[in-house]
Amino acid sequence: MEHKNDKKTLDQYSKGLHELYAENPIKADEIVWNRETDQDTRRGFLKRSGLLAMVTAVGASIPFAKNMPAGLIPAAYAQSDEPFILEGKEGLKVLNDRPINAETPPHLLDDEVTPAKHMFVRNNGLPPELKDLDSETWTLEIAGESCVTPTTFTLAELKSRFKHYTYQLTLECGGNGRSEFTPAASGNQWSTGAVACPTFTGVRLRDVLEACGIKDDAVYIGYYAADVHLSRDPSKQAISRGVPMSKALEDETLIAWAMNDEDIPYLNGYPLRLVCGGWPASTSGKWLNKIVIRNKIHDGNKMAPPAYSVPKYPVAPGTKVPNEDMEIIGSMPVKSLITFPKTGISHQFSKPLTVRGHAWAGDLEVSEMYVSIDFGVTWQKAQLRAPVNRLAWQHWTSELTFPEKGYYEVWARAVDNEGKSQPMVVAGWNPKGYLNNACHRIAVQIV
Ligand SMILES: Nc1nc2c(c(=O)[nH]1)N[C@H]1C(S)=C(S)[C@@H](COP(=O)(O)O)O[C@H]1N2
Ligand SMILES: [Mo]
Repeated sequence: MEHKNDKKTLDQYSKGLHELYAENPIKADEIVWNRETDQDTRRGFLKRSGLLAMVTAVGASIPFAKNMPAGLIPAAYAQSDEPFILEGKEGLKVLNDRPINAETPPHLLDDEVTPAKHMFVRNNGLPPELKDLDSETWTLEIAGESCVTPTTFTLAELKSRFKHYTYQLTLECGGNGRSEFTPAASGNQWSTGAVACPTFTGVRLRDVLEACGIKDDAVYIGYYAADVHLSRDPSKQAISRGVPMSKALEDETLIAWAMNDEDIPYLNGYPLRLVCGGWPASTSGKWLNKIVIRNKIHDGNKMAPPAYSVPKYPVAPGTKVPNEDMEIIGSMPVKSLITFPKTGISHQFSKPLTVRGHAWAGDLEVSEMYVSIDFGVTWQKAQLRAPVNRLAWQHWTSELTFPEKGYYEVWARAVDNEGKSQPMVVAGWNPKGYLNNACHRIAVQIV
């Protein structure tokens, strides 16, 4: 299979990216571990050429340049027509260029199966250079203290030895929706767009692990990948997370080499990634080269609380929560999006308006979907389709008529098959801003 995106363009892109990073390297002592967010952030982003470029771009000196957070894209830049380029992507909103983080506006998630160009990008480190990602020579090592027979497979061996499966799987960043928390939680200020649901093709993680032998004391798996820590220190992982054995052994947990029947896009983990649908997408390791079977909770970078963890009990907004009172996030909560129409449209009074979108509920299913046009006083049931397979998002539509001309908001609310509803307001404040599943709403002018 050929890499779908023009290989030459992508090669140049990834080379350019690395040149950019090399020209303005991050020194180890510039990276500080931020206790609040458990993130490696960078002090004093703007140095030398970087500062010069930025000053040129904004057209003035930047008196507080030294305070600018890592990877911040100046608002002046963000509004320009020439944002940081994401090769192979279209219409994404870039939040950060180092590491690269970009989300998808809701109306660009309208497809039932998310196209590659609209799948969000969330990087914790520097992506590997494309020239180092050769699907012909790529290997996956299975090891760990709870693996009976550690084995290294070439990608070709994985493909020939194990049965192939294709599932449509929802991947949502644990921090999706973070921007709505008050007080603000630091980290990427995602609004609604760190979610996607493409199809993935690969082999079952279970089949591969069983072929290597799983010891009785196995409790967790962990992944390792080819991307580089922001400091470029080869002894550090950009991220190395995992899931309990029960999730690892599910039918839908895949070691995937294809997305939507094509090579996985470069920025989404080409040539191989782990896919654990319905869980924080941080468990779905990109550029995957090693999986370990562990006899304890995996201890890779960003695995332990407070990373990807929430308080075990509800806390008042702003509370400091000790790590021992945090638990690692498993299944994501019920959530939905309105993907048509785009917020802000005008619609003719004489015609009904058909709204639509998707709903998902982590490991569960969505059983009911509701829509309101009167700020949540009354709700009408939307038509909701069954998922094409477990862990795929579900499509919903609803035909709306309005009592008179004027400004309306369409609110959408999903309920999972255990009776849990999305909250109307941003509920469950937590120190790192995970799991905001508040209802999505759009504005509509009826004219
Ligand atoms: N190797 C590697 N895998 C990774 C990451 C990363 O930075 N490096 N980011 C994780 C996080 S936090 C998320 S939300 C998803 C994002 O997947 P995407 O970039 O393909 O949308 O990848 C996960 N897997
Ligand atoms: Mo994430």
